Amino acid sequence: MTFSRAFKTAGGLAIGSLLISLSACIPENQDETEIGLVAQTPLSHQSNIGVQLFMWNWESISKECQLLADTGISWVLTSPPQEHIRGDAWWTVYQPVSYGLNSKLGTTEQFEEMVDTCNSAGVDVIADAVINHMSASSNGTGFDGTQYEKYSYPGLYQRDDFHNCQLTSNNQIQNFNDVAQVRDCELLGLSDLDQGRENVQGKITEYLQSLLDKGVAGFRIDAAKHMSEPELRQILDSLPDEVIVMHEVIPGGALQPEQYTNTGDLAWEFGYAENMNAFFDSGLISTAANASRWGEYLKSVESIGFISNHDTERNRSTLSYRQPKLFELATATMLAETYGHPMLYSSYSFDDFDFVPLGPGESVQDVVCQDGPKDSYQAGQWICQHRWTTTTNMIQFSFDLDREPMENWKRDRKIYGFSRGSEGYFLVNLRDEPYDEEIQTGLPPGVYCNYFSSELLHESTECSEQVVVESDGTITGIESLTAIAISKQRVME
Ligand code: ARE
Ligand code: CA
Repeated sequence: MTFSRAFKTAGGLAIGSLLISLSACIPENQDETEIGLVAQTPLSHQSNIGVQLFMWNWESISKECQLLADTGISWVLTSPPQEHIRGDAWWTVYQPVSYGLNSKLGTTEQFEEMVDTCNSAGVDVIADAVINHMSASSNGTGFDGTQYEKYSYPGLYQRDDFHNCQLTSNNQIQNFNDVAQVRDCELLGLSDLDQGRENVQGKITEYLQSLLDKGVAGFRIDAAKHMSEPELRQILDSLPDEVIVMHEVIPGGALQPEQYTNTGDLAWEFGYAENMNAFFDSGLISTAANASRWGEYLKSVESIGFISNHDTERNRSTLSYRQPKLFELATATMLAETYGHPMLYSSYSFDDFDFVPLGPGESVQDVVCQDGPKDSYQAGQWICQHRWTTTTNMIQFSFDLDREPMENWKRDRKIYGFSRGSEGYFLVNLRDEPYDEEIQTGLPPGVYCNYFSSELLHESTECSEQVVVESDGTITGIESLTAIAISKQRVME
């Protein structure tokens, strides 16, 4: 099995070039084959773990970046930074009206400061690039004052720069199985840019390059599936080689993520998140122990594994903060597994699809992380899932086990476990009751620290919950709705 987790030591030190990061990260006993695995990853920093800070404003991200670095998170996905239509809903940011950077998430200066701060902390900024389309409203004034019409944006695009697909009654995509509709008709009625035109390619390139000039490391390509791959490729090829590209391609219909990753780019693996939902929500967790499940996914090296994102937490196709225990256990499982580049998700509570906590002038409020019980958030409270101790501890587990392969799968009703080589073991119990059977970990006897449920701080060896591995390598039982994560690196006695 191929997997691409790179190494992470203390402190979140980002390294700007793959060559340097390789030499800095490879332990002395690393052989060349394994070096090859690392080299395949387009991410150049020490860990591959990222976080989507959905609708966090630039000032709040700035303040968070050092903590992300200390936790071991190496990249942050922001919401789209360009000027957008006015309105209260969060999704206004997905309707560009210019490529200026004053938006409900902050000013140009705040964006620049965020990128600088994150870069200094060693966290790469991945900006959400909305380049398939512009807006859907017939006309209006943008957040920063730009006067626009649906097919006319000053200094950028005019009618001829947009598709006019004439394949459906309202020019909108109606059949996702029809490639021509998916690419050339309007997604949700959003005016659809013609990326085949030199002018359009030029403007998009200019915009992306302007973000790179500010220190952005790469892009999420929003609605990548709705652009012709060769045309999108022409745009991306005009950017520097080291740019990190992550495609949003929701599988289904005529086009699949695999069609977008053939040049070393990454794509989100929606199947991973959906399966995690199916396994955890229905209690069929042992299905996850089927080693062949990844055979249906994107290759690990080119994929982003995740548990939830802003669309899927709304359409409920994945777990979300609404099922905090399952979300937490699934996130822990993702960090214990070796698939893809794991992306954490951090969001706010809402009771209405459109809602985002706004302050004056339609600007998004500063983030204040809400402490307290995980199952009683009020709408508008920021949940900050990436700060949960179980998650930060499991990041450490993932570093401590680095490239140890998953082996010795354990499966039983609502029970899923596996070893990480001969160095560690992970087990999760979704039952409403404890599981009392003996489980073989393959580890030497000793008292181990349970990463999942200890107060274990990121770099300390404090340990409040211990697990005894008997002389024959077994542990006995696991409590209800919890996980055990142990490794030889945290043995208490
Ligand atoms: C809003 C309103 C709409 C209105 C529109 C225009 O909600 O009612 O028609 O404005 O006025 C986001 C929001 C949308 C919002 C949009 C524009 O989610 O609600 O619309 O911004 O402001 C497909 C695409 C995929 C896309 C999803 C949403 O393939 O790329 O639809 N995801 C990205 C982002 C979204 C964002 C956009 C794209 C637009 O992550 O947050 O929309 O920039 C099957 C298909 C998928 C399809 C999926 C839809 O699975 O296979 O291809 O995804 O169904 O659920
Ligand atoms: Ca399109």
